[in-house]
Amino acid sequence: MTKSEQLFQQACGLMPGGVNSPVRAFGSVGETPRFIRKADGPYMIDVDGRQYLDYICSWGPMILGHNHPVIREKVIEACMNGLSFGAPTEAEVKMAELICGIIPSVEMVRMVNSGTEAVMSAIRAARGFTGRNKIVKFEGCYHGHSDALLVKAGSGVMTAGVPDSSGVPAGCTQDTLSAVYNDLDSVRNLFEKNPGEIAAVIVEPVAANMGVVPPAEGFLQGLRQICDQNESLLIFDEVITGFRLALDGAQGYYGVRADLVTYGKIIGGGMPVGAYAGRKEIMEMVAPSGSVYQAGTLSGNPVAMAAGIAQLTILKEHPEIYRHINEMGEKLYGGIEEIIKEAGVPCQMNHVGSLGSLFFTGQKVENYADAKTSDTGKFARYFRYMLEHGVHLAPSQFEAMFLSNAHTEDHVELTLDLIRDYMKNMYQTE
Ligand code: KE4
Repeated sequence: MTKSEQLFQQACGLMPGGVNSPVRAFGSVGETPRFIRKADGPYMIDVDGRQYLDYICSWGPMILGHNHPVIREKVIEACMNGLSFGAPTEAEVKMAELICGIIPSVEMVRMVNSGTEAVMSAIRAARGFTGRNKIVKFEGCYHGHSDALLVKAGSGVMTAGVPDSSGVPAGCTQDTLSAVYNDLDSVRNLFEKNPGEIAAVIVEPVAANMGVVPPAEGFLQGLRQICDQNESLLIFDEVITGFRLALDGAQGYYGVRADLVTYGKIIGGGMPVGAYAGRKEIMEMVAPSGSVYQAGTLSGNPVAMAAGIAQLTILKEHPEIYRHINEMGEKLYGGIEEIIKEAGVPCQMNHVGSLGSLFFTGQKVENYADAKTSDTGKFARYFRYMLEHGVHLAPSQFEAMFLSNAHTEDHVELTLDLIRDYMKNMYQTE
């Protein structure tokens, strides 16, 4: 029995599913999760001493690679002054100044402790600002686990939304409407059916929680127009894309301005940080300056701020990092496209910049229904093959691969060789 297996057995008696976040349990890939002892650069090392080339990057935060020396030093330095005061600190001012200085649409920001908290609070601010209750989200998009957003479109996009999780009363989701990603008509229909009632549309500007699904040409611009026409707010959930697609995230990458934007992951540098931000007239609605209440004991925690400030400062001062991770993305995902074409296997490779997903389906994947045609059993076998050969992918067909600045061409070539071998020799025999 490996140490991971021992720990997992023990963990399953102590934590639901043995983990503190469901996807980590490897439930859909039929393997024992690897318990990680340490990580460095592009690698993770598990408790049995096995090294893996890592494409999870902690689900996005580790854009500079694991255990970056500058971030580590800044965190240790901050710890020397104490961990938390429950009082304002200069670090929070610096962090707010950084974000407001980098993101043109952002005039004011509130720090919280997770992406879930950021989205939940942004929705409340949008409802408070517009005086409206309804929210449009897209099936297949994930915005954290707050009640109102745990909604999967019922039959058809016109349904008001049904809870995706037990324990969520229908009352919490009655104002959540689901549209189809990349289908502007499905959004227009909801606005026609709910005139003057929709506070906001929330969207992952690049969907990455049904696997990676890029926005179709004109989709984001179309959402901007529809929101303007209906005096609703457009919320970009940039918990994944923020500070990844470009320094100014999807707003800069696609040239579409959101009214509110949510962040997480990268802005924490590996520490628990989220944020919601936008125009002053909206953000000033938030307590204590306004009537929209939101609070948090550890929001803006000085140690977490130290990590986030260090990471954002490095990204701001080194634009070449974006050139590198996007180049590695082109090489890796473009290389996989060639491999699946050569092997003639029914797979799709969707990617934007350093984000990508290999779908095991013969059809194009442009929305959740397409993504759901994927053969998750085939994905699981591919995942296990890569893990056995020292490459740790995200343990789900419906998650993204993440690249970091620590990934080099050699890492990409090694990965492509393994995938080529799998598709040529293993796929046929599965
Ligand atoms: P957190 O509460 O997990 O910090 O953020 C929620 C969230 C919000 N919005 C988007 C677009 C997100 O992708 C997420 C969280 N992403 C998942 C990975 N797909 C986190 C991994 C996990 O759930 O363990």
